[in-house]
This record gives sequence, structure tokens and C-alpha cells, in this order.
Amino acid sequence: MGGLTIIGNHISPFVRKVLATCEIKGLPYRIDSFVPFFGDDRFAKLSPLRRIPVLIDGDVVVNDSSVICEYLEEKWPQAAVLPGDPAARARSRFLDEYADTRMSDVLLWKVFGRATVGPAIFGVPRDLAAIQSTLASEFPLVMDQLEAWAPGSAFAGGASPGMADLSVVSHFANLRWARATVDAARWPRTSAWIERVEAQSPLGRLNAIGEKLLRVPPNGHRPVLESMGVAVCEETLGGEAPVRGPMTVV
Ligand SMILES: N[C@@H](CCC(=O)N[C@@H](CS)C(=O)NCC(=O)O)C(=O)O
Repeated sequence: MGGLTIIGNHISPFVRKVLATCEIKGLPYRIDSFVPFFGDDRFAKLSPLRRIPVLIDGDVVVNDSSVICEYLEEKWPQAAVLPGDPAARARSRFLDEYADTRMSDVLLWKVFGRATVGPAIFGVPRDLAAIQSTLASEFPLVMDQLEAWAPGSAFAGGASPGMADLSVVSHFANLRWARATVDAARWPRTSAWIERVEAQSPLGRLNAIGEKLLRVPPNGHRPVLESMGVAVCEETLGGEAPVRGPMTVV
């Protein structure tokens, strides 16, 4: 069977970044949707760190959301998600890197992970004090940096949403799902940027799908996705029980 396959689910900001990139480029895909900790041995072979997303394009297997987006950009340059100018491209790549590292650490692992993933998947008690402490200390530092970098109009890499916008903004859905919000009066440029990207890229719709998946058990994604018109793989590499991978944070 030809076409692109993505292993991952819409709850992951990294997966939504890749799905949005496919959609911006008009590339059809199907998804094997499961929570990564439930991946079986075949998944571990395709994803050495047991992480999602994974892209399968025929015989080619690509790991890591940024590497996947750059592969897509190089193979299908139409509807570019990176600017052409080398300096602007470097800037976009830095924002993407910042989102994948610093924002992941603070927003995804220390807030969403503690609020949702730890309790729901691994039975770790929800540590509200630790979440509050992150929201009061490290979170504002991240937001202050984003406020200085947020584009005042349009998008990080130019006139249309690109990889940097998707990468940064996808984290804010997970933040909301952890019941934390962005103070628009304190960080107005960033708030407006988030709104623009969610409204003017596929991210808004992909976030809505992620929100639905959060409400069903880890092995219950298929009917939800099919009811929303998402193409789902016949076979799944999702297994029965959660496994901690080599990089698991929660
Ligand atoms: N840098 C990676 C991060 C991917 C990642 O951490 N994915 C999470 C889901 S949001 C995952 O698969 N976690 C499983 C684990 O850490 O064991 C990327 O951009 O793809």
C-alpha cells in the first residue's frame, strides 16, 4: 500500500506538528493511533526511543517530528513550511528547537505530563503542588521569551503558518488540557499568535481531535477517528500494557 503512514496520536504536540505539515502540503496520510507507551515490539524496532511520531513512506522510516517535517519539506517543497532565506530558515529552526526542548520540558512534561499522562497511564498521583510551582516559576520565563519572539502579525517564517508556528503553538493545546491558561493581558503578542495559528492552519481542527481522544481509553482511538473522517491503518502496533521507553519522562 502506498502513501504516508504516521504512527502517533493527536494528543501529542509533535504528532500534530507533523500532521499539520502534511495537510498544509496536501499530502494524504493514514494514522496508526495509539499512546506511545503502549507500542509493541514492532513499534520499538521502528522507533528506537519508543517515541511518536514515526513517519513511514514506503521503505523509508523517519523518526522525530522536526526530522520528519524537514524530510517532507525536501521531498515535497510545495506549500513550504520553512522560509527560503537562510537566516529566516535558521530562525524558524531555532524556534522549533526551543519548542521541542525547553517548551517540552516545562509545558509538556512538567505540566501536562504531571496532570494527565502520569496519573492516567502510570497511576502516578497528580502532584498539584509541583504543577503550580512550575506554572509560577519556569512557565513565565518561557512565556516572556516567546513574547519577545512572537511575530506581531502573520507568522514566524512569513505570510503563512510554517514549522516554527506549528511547533510552538501545538504545545498550548496540551497546556489547556492540563487546565492551565495563558494570561492574554500579560503575554498579548503570544496569545494573538496562538489564536492566529490555531485559526489559520490545520492545527485548530487537529487539536479538536486530540481533545476527543483524551476522553477515551488508550486503545479506543479508532472509532473516534473514523467518526471524524480520519484515515486509520488496518493494523496497529499498539500493544496491551504500558511500557516505559528509554526517554520516558513521567
Ligand atoms: N523530539 C521528539 C519528541 C517526541 C516525544 O517525546 N513524543 C512523546 C509523545 S508526546 C513520546 O513518544 N513519549 C514516549 C516516551 O517518552 O516514552 C520529536 O520531536 O518527535
